[in-house]
Amino acid sequence: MADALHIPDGFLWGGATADFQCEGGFGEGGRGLLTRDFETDGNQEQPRQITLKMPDGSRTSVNSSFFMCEPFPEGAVPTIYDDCYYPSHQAVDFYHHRREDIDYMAEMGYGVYRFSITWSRIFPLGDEEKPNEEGLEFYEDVVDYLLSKNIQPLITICHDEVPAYLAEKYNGWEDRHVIDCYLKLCRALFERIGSKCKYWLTFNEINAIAGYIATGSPKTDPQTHYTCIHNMFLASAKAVVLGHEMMPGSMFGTMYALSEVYPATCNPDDVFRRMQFRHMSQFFSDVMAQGYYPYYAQDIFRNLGVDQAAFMQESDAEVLAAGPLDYVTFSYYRSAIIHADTELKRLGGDMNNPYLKNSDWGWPIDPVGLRYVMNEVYDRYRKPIFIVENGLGAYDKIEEDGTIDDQYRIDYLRDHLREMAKAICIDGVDCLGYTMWGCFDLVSLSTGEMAKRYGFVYVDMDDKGNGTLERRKKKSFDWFQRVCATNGDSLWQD
Ligand code: BGP
Repeated sequence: MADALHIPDGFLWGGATADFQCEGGFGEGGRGLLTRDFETDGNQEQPRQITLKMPDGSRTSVNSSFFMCEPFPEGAVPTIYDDCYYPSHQAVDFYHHRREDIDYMAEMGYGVYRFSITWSRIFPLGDEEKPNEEGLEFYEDVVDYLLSKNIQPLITICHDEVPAYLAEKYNGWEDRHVIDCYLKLCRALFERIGSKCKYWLTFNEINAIAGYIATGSPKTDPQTHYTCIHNMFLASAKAVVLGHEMMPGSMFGTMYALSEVYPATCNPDDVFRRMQFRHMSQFFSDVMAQGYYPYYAQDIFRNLGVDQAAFMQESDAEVLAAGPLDYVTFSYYRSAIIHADTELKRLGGDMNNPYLKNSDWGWPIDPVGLRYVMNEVYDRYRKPIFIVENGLGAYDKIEEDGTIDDQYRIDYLRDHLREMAKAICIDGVDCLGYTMWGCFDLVSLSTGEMAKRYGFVYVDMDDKGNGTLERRKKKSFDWFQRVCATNGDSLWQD
């Protein structure tokens, strides 16, 4: 048995989901269309597609995935076709199973549940004057039910999506008008549930997003992308100011994907390249946590041919400075290595680390990398951190007796959580909590599959949405229940 490290009391244990991966309820409660709703399923070989209609009525599609989304051909309009499967429409139907799902969370002993708002459930088009009452009622019910079970909500205001109408009318975040639409969404949420919710995230993985799905723009060139991003920075800073005004004591973060951890060797060229690569991601958290563009932004923009003056207005610096984040959150699933000749991108890297084993989906399993990233982020900002996504996507099998023996998931989580405990207890990182990705199984973001399962609770549904949607506990359910009940002490007792 390893020596126990005692995580300070008050640490928040829980789980995380995203609306379009779990909620469903498509067309119900007045929900409008989202950019996500045009995205088909895929798998490890076949990227997800956005289905499009051309001006002459013919069909086409472009690839979309995690952090890659192709630009649209001129005149193409996102269109839903009856013979395609769109996972966001049903997802795993949290919309109708919410109480059951929250009951499972309560039984596990969660102290926090991170979920995201379907923007078009609150503002179906995005630029209406008044919010949709049914949408607000839905989220209020979720929040109230969570609180009745002593689970704190942690709300992602926008998780990689835009109402489809805002995309069509304004090219999404390309247009500053969308900042006002986003703030309207924030105001409606803060007014309705703000007094009950302390923790907020303005955006999800803002360093990873690309193209139509998350920005609403059909274009993906760097100038357009960083224009959209700049407008999101402004929206986030304004939301922080508004949130603090309307909800004293509230805390605001944004979430970053931070996986590219190591230089391939100690060759100075590898090490320097890794620093440049890391800057591509740190750029986002630097602007938002510190409230200004970092010095190295000029190098990134020069390399990408981005003209900052074209989107930066005079008063913007003041807006950014007024709304820095209170805490910094990130997702961590895997690590990657960077070579001297790795192309500079926001995410990616080489996933063939000879010291690590990979998951069924080729993601290197690296618990020590989590401790590294926790230190890196805390050291950079000296603000509390929160690990808001971590977990193992794996194939699960139901045994003849109905049980699911996901020991591999327990091993993954135990090893990561031990490293997290070391970062907190030995290194001194101020970490507010940990939300495991996908408390219950949900649709994979990158591939749209159901087979890539993360949850402690199994959901009976296949890659095409067939199944009873029945929930059942996996072996890891009881294991995590003990982790929560002992505030992590049980991690050292296996
Ligand atoms: C993160 C996203 C989540 C989630 C997770 C796992 O980047 O914020 O939405 O899905 O990755 O990825 P995947 O579902 O592709 O395995």
